[in-house]
Amino acid sequence: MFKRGFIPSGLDAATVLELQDRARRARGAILSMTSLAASGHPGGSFSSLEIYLLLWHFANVDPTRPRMPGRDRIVVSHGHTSPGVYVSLADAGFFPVDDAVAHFRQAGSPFEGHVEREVPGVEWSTGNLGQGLSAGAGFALGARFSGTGWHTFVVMSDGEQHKGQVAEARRLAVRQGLTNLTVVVDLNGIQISGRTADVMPVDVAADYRADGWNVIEVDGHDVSALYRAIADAVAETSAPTAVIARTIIGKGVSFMEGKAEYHGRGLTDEEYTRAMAELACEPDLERLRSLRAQPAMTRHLLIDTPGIVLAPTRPRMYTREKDTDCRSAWGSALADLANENPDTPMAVLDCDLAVSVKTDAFAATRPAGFVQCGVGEHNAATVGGALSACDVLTFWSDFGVFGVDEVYNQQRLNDINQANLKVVVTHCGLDVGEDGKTHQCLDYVGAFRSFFGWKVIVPADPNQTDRAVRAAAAMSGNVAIAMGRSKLPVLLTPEGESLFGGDYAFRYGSITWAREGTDGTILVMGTPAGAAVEAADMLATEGLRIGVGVVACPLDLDDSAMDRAAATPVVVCVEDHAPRTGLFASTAQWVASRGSAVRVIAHGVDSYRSSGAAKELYAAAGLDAPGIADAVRRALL
Ligand SMILES: Cc1ncc(C[n+]2csc(CCOP(=O)(O)OP(=O)(O)O)c2C)c(N)n1
Repeated sequence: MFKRGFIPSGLDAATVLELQDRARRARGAILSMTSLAASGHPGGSFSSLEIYLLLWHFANVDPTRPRMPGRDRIVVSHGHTSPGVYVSLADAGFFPVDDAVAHFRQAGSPFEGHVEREVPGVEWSTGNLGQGLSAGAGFALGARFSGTGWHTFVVMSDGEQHKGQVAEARRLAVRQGLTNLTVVVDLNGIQISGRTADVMPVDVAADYRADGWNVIEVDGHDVSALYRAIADAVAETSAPTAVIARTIIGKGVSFMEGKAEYHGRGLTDEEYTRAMAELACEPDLERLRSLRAQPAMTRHLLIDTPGIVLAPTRPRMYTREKDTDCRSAWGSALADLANENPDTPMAVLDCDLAVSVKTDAFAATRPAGFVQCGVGEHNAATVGGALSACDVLTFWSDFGVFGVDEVYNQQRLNDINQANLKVVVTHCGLDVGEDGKTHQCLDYVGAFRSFFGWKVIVPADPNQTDRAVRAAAAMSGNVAIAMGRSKLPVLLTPEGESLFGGDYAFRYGSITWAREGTDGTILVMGTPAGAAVEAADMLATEGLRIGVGVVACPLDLDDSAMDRAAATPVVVCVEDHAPRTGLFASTAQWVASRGSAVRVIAHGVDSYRSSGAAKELYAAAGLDAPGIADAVRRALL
């Protein structure tokens, strides 16, 4: 056990010798691990090894309490170097090394091919290159917002410096003054297809300098020099620091050094024997094979994502006298949450659209919590995910096409990481209006449907928006709230009361009946709800009693409400969304799994449409009251 902390005086000679010997043995364990599994990434694990050993031995982390509050955060962005990560974590005492070596890449084991947050010591699941620096920026912001002084370290490869998201994150770190963030780049000059200089030349040090980072260049295998570079980086207070560590892929085994071939394969038996002899390590495969047949001692670490406890806030009331857009209702509810919870750490991310997505009131109320990410949505999505994992109430608001479609894989990784992000997307559907096809987000339910943990809320009027936002803020896990752009009439009951006013409490999954009826049912989601109610009222004058169920949670339909809908002869699903992945898809799935015989009719948006006033686009798509009434009449023929 070494004394923790990166101190300016550096390491003494005995510690250097001890670390070198540990690195030698760790290389042997990496080879055993990847040879036993007959797959994995030994090359980059070797080049990153001294970086990993130093970080997990000297950063402020506690192997006996991997989730210790206030601990330093260590993010490994090139998650394929998991063998190097696991042996270093084991060397620092997080778990027995045999568990990782024997159960690497084995079904059911936490020691996956790419690092997972469920392994003690791993802070963020990665492997999709280019996202780690954003996660690190999120953790560094988390230290600021939670008033905790932890330092965040991000280890990256040189191959992933190609990614645009890395540049977005670099700029954000400087713009936000994240001097509590240190990057160490494993500059081994090799990637899958050969030399990085040939695949896609990048001047890594120059890029970081150009964006305003402090840069230190060092030999990444010289533990003494590397330790001092990291100590200097931690002490630096003028800018975030990038330690560019010059390394050798496959370092330590003569025939592996500098060879792209060893980026991603285990050794043959003959290579393994030769390499272990060079490292003066005992070949160990026979013992490990028998261990592999037994369960690992190390368990998956529970990812605890609690909801944020908030003071009860009083909802705002919107009335029929004045139409209001859901965006404004969201922005006002957000500002209320900030005002009424002054001690709750809270952050709102923006990508240069605050005025349109109505987060400007929050920015005025709590400027320190407003994080401008520029036109850098990939970065914003990942920063938001990691920040939300720091017990900071985190919202990111953007247009649907940018907060959903632009960042599909980032939101997928937020799902895998079981983050706690609230994404509020506006300008969804044809309701985006004059911006036209490129801005029509018609899959805001469909995209999230493909994940496993995200919840989606689509409020139907400003009152429901207000209550849904307040409820979602206290929910645990990732939640997307999707809305349109236009001003909407407040929905009313048949008696003329606000449907979502008074005592209405938003309950995730519930369906609200705006009209009762047994001749047929309209299930409607979001913006067209007012038109659907109007359509039902028109049909009532023709003697047809049509129920209108307002569905705010299309991925989790309430069984009892759906039973009511299915008891009528036909269900028409009305949505400003592609039916095949939206409300229609959910309803059809529910009906099929229930064995119900009710007919389900899709009435949504079946192609990208032109620019135009939302009202005209709705009329053309049949999403206005006459169009919806027609669809119901046809359905009843
Ligand atoms: C976004 C993304 N694209 C592609 C890949 C597939 N991939 C895995 S490693 C790698 C490049 C390896 O280069 P480097 O990261 O420098 O790793 P090293 O060879 O040094 O281990 C690629 C393209 C990926 N994991 N993520």
